[in-house]
Amino acid sequence: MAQLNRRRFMQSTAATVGAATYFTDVSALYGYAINPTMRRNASNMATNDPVMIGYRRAVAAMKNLPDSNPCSWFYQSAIHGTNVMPAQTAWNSCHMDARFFWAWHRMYLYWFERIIRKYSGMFDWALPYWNWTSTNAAQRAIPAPFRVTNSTLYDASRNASLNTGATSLSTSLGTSVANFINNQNNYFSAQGSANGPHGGVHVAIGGNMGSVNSAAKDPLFWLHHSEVDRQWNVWLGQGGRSNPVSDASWRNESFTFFDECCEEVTMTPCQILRAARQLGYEYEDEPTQVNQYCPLTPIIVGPLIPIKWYPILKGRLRDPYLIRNDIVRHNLGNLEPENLKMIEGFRDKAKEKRRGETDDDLVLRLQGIEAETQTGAAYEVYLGPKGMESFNSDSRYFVGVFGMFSAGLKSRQHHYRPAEYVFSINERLAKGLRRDEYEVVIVPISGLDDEKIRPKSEYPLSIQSISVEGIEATPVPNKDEQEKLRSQAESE
Ligand SMILES: [Cu+2]
Repeated sequence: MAQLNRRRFMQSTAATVGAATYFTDVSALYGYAINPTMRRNASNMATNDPVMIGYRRAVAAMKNLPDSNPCSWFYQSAIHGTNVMPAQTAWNSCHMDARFFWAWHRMYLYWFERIIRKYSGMFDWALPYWNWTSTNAAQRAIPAPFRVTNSTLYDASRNASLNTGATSLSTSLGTSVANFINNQNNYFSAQGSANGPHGGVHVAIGGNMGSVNSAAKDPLFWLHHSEVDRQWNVWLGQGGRSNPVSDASWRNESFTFFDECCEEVTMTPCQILRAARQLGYEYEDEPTQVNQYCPLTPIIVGPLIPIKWYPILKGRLRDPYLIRNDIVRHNLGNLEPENLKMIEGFRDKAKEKRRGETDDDLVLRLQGIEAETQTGAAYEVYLGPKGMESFNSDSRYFVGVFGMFSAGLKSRQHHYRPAEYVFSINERLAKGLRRDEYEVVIVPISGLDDEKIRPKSEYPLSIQSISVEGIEATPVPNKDEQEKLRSQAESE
């Protein structure tokens, strides 16, 4: 971005077609900000930090706009989801398709950040993040400026003990995140594993945050998703990983938002692959950003490239697996010699690939998860030998957390589909999980520290299928080709 000069800035690359503006190079539009802005950790910020002052000012100004104004607080939240009918442009866009969980939210936050800049009057304002994955309990508490009761950043509908700072979020959420960051090499399964604990945070906070159709009304929502966006960078930064840039059905999909002039804009995943360069931000705590480039092909949405799954151990579910308030055990069956052979075969294949590329993933996959409405609980998932007794996220049998927030809730009017979550089990198997009989145990939790079971969920959850499967790593694009694309992109 150092080469950004006045000439380039003057060549505005925004072209207006009809009512919508299509950006081909967003970086040209923030030509005044040579260095990327820093999205900081909110736990280190005082209530009178300029970022918090600016946020409060902007939220108040946006709440004063009529709901019909796309820059208004209400309209911005309705882009995520709303019960209000009839729907206006871009409303109810969130999680239309699980493949775009990371990409769509990155765009949503980016345009929101620009609107906040305008209404705060701070052109370098950057959205902070809430690191609820921290091992430090103080960081897992709602950041202090959001707990001041007469503040525009306060939302009275949140869980009361979180809202006073009396408790923090559960450590198992962060362990679940660390698990996929360390083990997953397939973009879509990593993203699916990020979605689970993210939903757990929504459910634990509750109130507006607990429902897709009101979540973005809570100013804390944006810091939660800033953290989820940071996790994407951290995951990618581990090396040997790639975004699905070779998948045209992913990279060319287009989504609608509004800019700070409250004008309609559209954006594709190709425009958000390099956060610092294309979108002008970086995180206070993240590895060196990985810059990836889309092939220079005409924007045609190609056929969906299906993920290659290798079924290894299929749960034998005659009836859907029903969870109400208590721990539920599901016998995954005996690991027969042929299953062991398959796992061995999978690991050999992974070893072979390791020489040139990256490992494939071994995952626990839960499919067809459904509930009538938000169940009020999140769920810890364990995979281990039959008869496991203690359930603690420090256990090596712990694979992750999911919370039902968007997909799988039948009460949602928009884009209904059953939920699916995957969890890494690479390490577990490597550590000798070779006993004959395996079981999957699901433990309902509140998502809060020191409060394991929440026995209040009114609505049961059903799961259609539980299986152990292999999944191919997302191919890392050719280095020379990426280098070529990089120099083309940077020399105009
Ligand atoms: Cu969310």
